[in-house]
Amino acid sequence: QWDPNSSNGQVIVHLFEWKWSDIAAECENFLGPRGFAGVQVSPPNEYVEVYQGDVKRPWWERYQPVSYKLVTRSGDENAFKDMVTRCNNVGVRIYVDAVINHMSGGWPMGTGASGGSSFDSGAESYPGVPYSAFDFNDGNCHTGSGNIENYGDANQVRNCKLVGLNDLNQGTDYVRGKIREFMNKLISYGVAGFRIDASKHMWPGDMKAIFDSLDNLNTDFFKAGARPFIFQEVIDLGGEAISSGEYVGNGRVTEFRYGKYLGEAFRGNNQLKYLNNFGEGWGMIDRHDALVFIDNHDNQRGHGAGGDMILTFRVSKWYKMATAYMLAWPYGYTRVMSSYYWDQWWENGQDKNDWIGPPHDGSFNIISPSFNADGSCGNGWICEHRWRQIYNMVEFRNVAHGTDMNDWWDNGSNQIAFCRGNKGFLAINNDGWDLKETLQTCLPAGTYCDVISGSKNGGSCTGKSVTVGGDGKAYIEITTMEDDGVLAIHANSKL
Ligand code: LM2
Ligand code: CA
Repeated sequence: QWDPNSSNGQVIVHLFEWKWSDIAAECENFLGPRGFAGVQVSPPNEYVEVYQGDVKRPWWERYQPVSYKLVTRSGDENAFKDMVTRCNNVGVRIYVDAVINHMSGGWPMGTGASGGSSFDSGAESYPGVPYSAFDFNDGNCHTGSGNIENYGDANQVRNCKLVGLNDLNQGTDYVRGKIREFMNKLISYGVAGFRIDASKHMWPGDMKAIFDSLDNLNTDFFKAGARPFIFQEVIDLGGEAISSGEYVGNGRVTEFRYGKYLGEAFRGNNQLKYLNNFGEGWGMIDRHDALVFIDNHDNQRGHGAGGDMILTFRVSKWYKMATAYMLAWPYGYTRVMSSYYWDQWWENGQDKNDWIGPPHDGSFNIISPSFNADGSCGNGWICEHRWRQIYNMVEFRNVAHGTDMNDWWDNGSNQIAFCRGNKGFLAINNDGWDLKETLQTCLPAGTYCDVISGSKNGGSCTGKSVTVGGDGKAYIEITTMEDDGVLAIHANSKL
């Protein structure tokens, strides 16, 4: 449950709100060849179709399940199966975002659902599963509103409603059985694991009972006895009743402090020199238990954790620098975010457009990304994973896998550099002046292509070249005028 079950690489990408058919093609055309381990996909099961005044088909409707039928805006069950098979065939794994803490919020009778199921949220009746009022926690929640009111009280956080969402009782055999059936069906199709949504809001013991009862992975694609990869979404920035440490016995746990602290450092609220022991040294969970990322679909739009410190595609220079640091740094299992664009509308420190769903046509069908000559995306898709500086660092992480960090250097403020064994070297300049230093790269003598300013193309380099001497040292230059404040060379970028 800690092993992503991938032999293709060390990095997964969240293709947020992508269609199944587009993901299948992306596995074949880009992710497989580029060494991505797998894809986190949006929730695949039926949910409420939200039309609420101006808020039409928000992305967050997918976090309000109505049944476990595999019918969504991303495609139907056949499209889902086809995606899983095609991605597995090119070595790219699929990880499902599993929304199992709750069902929908309160909606008027007759509200539509993506698979056509009826439901009565007031009566807590979901015939598509079926669930009825017995299966929900109401009797176990003792707040006046029935909602979570105080995050200092673990009982409330787990037994009351999260923002009005009908809260399932995972303590019962029946509910456990329905969730197990849903997850086992996905396993039988060949998925490699799950992101467990809202894990903080479920009892770790209930989750363990469910995970322990899951089938082994499908042996058409995985070795016999392989267990599903589990990463539990727990937001723990400290100071609450519930901590991520309660979940490490079940699988990996999202480490939200990681992206927040990196955001603070790159935005200048802290100095990069302190990153020399980033990870456990900063009070984060053990690296073997952690799932890390710069931003996710929630905190890139002000939901969830980290506030305005989080770096996103909108501050692209810092974003690429922080992502390069993450992918070069030996801590945790890494996830790259892949977003779509929306216009923000700030009022009183709130983006009133934070609900906007993926690019769509007049009937709210999701539009596929288009691809430009340089490989970047169009049609409203940002595709951070197709930015050269990011996908080249995915290769860096794969190449450096299995080595430690060594030969840390810093200038006493925001210029840093380090090696990964004799496999890779990274330097970052986030100061207001040029970096011009001769540094230890730990690489064998030779000329290397900097995979940030360009790419290795046959025997030549489209960006800066770095000459490493017999002593492993090289002259490194990153001026403040450059597009990216990073330089990266590795064993595979030798010319
Ligand atoms: C998560 N992790 O624990 C997801 O990452 C996050 O995206 C989900 O919230 C949340 N948990 C529940 O699965 C999102 C979104 C919320 C949205 C919910 C449910 O951030 O804003 O809540 O999905 O769709 C929305 C409305 C809220 C309303 C609620 C119920 O924003 O005002 O509450 O629906 O109808 C009355
Ligand atoms: Ca709960």
